[in-house]
Formats: sequence, C-alpha cells, structure tokens
Amino acid sequence: MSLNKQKITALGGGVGASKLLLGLYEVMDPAVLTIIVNTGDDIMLHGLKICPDLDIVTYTLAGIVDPAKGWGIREDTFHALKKLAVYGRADWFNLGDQDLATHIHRSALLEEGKTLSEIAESIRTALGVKTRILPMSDNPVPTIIESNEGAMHFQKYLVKRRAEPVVVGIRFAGVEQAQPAPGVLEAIREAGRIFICPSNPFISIGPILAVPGVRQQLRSRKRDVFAVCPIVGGKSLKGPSDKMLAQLGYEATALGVAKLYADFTGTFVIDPVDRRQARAIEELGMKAAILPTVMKTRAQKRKLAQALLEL
Ligand code: FO1
Repeated sequence: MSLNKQKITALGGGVGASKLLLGLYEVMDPAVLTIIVNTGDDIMLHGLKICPDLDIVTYTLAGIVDPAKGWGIREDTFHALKKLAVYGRADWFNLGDQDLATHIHRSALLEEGKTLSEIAESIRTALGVKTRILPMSDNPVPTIIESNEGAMHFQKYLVKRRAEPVVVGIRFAGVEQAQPAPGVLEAIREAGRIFICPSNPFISIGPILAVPGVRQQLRSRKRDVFAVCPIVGGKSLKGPSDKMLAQLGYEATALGVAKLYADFTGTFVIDPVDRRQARAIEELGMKAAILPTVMKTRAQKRKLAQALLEL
C-alpha cells in the first residue's frame, strides 16, 4: 500500500496537537486519517457543553481557527460574553459569539439524546473537515487538578488561575466507568501507523490513555506507535507540560516524557537539540528518531508530518 494511502490514527489534545494534525491533513489523504481527541478538558459553562480540544482540532482543520491564540474562531467577537457578565455570570473563559453557536448546537443535540461522537461527526462534516474526529469517550471524564489550592477543574486551573497553583495530583473523574467512543479501539487496531501528537502527556494524552482499553490496545501496536515529544530543550512546546512534569516529580526533559510512554511507543521522536538523550531513550526499549519538532510555520508542520509518514 502506498504510504499516503495507509490508515493513520493520531491521538492528541488541542493547540499543540493541531499543528501536527494540520500538517498531516495537508500531506496525506485526509479520508484515511482518524483523530482521537482528549475530552478531559470539557466543561459545562452557562448551561452549555464546551469541548475545547474537539473544537480546536475541528476549527484548525476547517481553516477557521484564530491563528494567534490557536483556539476559538478567527475574528470572532465577544458581545454575548459581555452581556453574560452583566448578568453576573463568570466571564473568565472567553467564548466568542460564533464559537457559542457550536456550544449551543452541541448542547441542544445532547439534550435530544445524541452522543458526543455523533455530534462531533456532524460538526466536522458541517464545517467541511474531511477527517474523522472521534472524542476519546462519549462519557464525561473531567480532568481534576489536585493542587495546593485544593481540587479544581482543569480549565479553572489553566485559564482562570493561569496554571499558577502547584499541582500535586491529577485525576480523570469517572474514567473507570467510561467506555472508549465507538471506533476508538478499532482506529488504533486497524491503523498502519499511530501517532501520539506533541501534547501535554498528563492532561491531553493522559486522559485518552486512561480510558479503559486504550493503553492496552496501543501496547499491542507498540511497533507502529510513533510519539512526538512535547518537550524541547527542557521547555514545553505549548502550555504547562514542563512545569507539571517537575511538580509531579518527573524530569522535565524528553527522557522524562519517554519514560511515561515507553510501554506503548515503538519510536519516540525528539528534536535535534535533545539528540544527546537518544541513547537513554533507546535504553527504555524504544527507537529514538531525531526530527525538527518545532512547528511555527505551515511548512514546518507539513515537513514533520511528511517525515513521520516516511520514518
Ligand atoms: N484558553 C485560554 O487560555 N483562555 C480562554 O479564555 C480560552 C477560551 C476557550 C474557548 C473555547 C475553546 O475551544 C478553547 C478555549 N481556550 C481558552 C483553550 C483551552 O482552554 C485550552 O487550550 C485547551 O483546553 C487545552 O488543550
């Protein structure tokens, strides 16, 4: 089978993952790509179900994401949020007017009895995205951060408290009872290659791995699992991964992430600046591949995607 026709499955969170996902979307046949997205970040606000990572991935592939922020819709306005604040509602989570249409639509469909995966499918199709986008689970599995300020929802930690509390633990509420969404295990089982996007290992990839059956399915495909490291030169490519690794007692290095993924990853992809860690990574029982992983431009996104397909 030609390389760009083999089925590819990618696991990821929001902004960090979307860079690689856009690259893949553009260099391969998008119809044979399946994306499994973290839903631990999902939150109920103003009576609406907000799914940040699903929306970030969908908006990015639809070409409508706000390019500066990496989330929300380009050139969106915030009139509704200002009015919600007048009514005394919390306005720390910036929901744009156009973005709100997605949340209203999704919440109405949930109320009508549709599942999150059916809704994700309808939204991506309506926005012209040619790739299947699967939530990790149709069951709510909110990520709860245990911190020096107590337990709080992940979005409160990240957005309201700007990742300032010291993280002492992370849990995914209800994950033991959650089931993988329809198609998730099959997508891992049937793909020629599986990519772990350069997302936060604890709060973007961690929740997906915690859904019963997912980590085991990945282990059975270890040889074909390629993970792109989200830490470059000891710093996160995006978000608080480096800080979280250190606060939870792990090394904030490529090797530190490699240790978290060693049981299910066949090839761990690191940036050239971390090449000296390659040998220690290989001692964990994985191949180490060295590729430029910093994706600022569209060309860099496409280049990494193409290189991953050809490794
Ligand atoms: N991130 C922020 O830092 N501040 C926000 O106000 C914010 C609003 C928001 C609205 C819709 C959406 O889909 C995402 C939004 N994000 C915001 C991003 C989101 O909190 C995180 O980037 C992801 O959950 C992490 O993957």
